[in-house]
Amino acid sequence: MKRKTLTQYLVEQQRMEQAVSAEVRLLIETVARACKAIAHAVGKGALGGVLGSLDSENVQGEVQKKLDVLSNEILLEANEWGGHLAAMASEEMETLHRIPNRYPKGEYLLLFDPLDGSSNIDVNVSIGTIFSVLQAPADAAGRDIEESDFLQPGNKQVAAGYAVYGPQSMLVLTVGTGVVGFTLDREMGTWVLTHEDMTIPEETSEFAINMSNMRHWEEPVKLYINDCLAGSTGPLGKDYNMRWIASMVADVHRIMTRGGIFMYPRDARPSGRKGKLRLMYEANPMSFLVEQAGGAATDGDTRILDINPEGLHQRVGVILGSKNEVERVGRYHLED
Ligand code: AHM
Ligand code: MG
Repeated sequence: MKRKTLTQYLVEQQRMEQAVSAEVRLLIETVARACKAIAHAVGKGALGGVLGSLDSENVQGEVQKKLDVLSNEILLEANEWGGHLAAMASEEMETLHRIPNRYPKGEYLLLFDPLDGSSNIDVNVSIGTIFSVLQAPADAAGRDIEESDFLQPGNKQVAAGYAVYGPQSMLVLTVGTGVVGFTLDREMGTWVLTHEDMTIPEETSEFAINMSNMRHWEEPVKLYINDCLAGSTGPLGKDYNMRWIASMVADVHRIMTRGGIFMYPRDARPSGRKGKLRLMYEANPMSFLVEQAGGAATDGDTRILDINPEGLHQRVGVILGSKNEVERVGRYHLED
């Protein structure tokens, strides 16, 4: 059977579904090409001298790994000159990255977490890249893009996706017409459509959460997890399984494949942090993908895609995955 490539899929989406413009098609192809380069660097590991940390910290005060910085550079360089972007923003950069004046500018904004799951880089566990595409506001034409131009709710995303660098490298994508998955053919260097119409089962008995944070969680999450742990004789009437990879990309990819619920909830740490994950680079693109695959995503009270962002690096509680289970956790919050 002759399989479609990413290019063929995108041309079809442009011609038949009118789901993407020529600019967005180019943009996604460029991001996918950058992800191929990142997959290559990840695959080399110690042989490529890419493991380990740098002395620098990112805007969130986290120590940067060599691969965090390299992946960020690969994405910036690949996307700067094509003429399809107005600006970029990254989890690894304090402020937005405007397209240099020597290149033409387009009307789209690209946001990314260049290398998600940094704590897994050096231990040879799956990591990934997450990206989100927005359209610049109409009044931005002809002026410099500002940070406020990025602050649009996730329901305005034009496309979103992730690449997971695991036993296989895969690219999972939505342009608002469902979710599809491509596997990297390493010999040919092409992304090949291997997973059409990815859907998340509505029911699950598998949860993913970092249990070591339990003492910090809000009451509804504590109650829900306690009920899961009670098993088949507890209020939920079934035995649950638990998985936690600590790479959101890999945990979400499992849920995309066989269902489950992923939670990095808000918590009450003395630092007052509102969850760990970032709305613009992680929660929004993953929520768009999950909803397009028939799942649901909430911060506990509000649909993630409806949150009005207040800052580029804003953090948010994330509960996403199989629809009925996410709605169940929503009810625990309502009853609180
Ligand atoms: P990163 O973008 O710095 O890698 O952090 C995000 C990651 C997610 O991929 C993952 O779900 C989470 O952090 C794991 O956090 P923890 O180490 O607290 O379990
Ligand atoms: Mg991340």
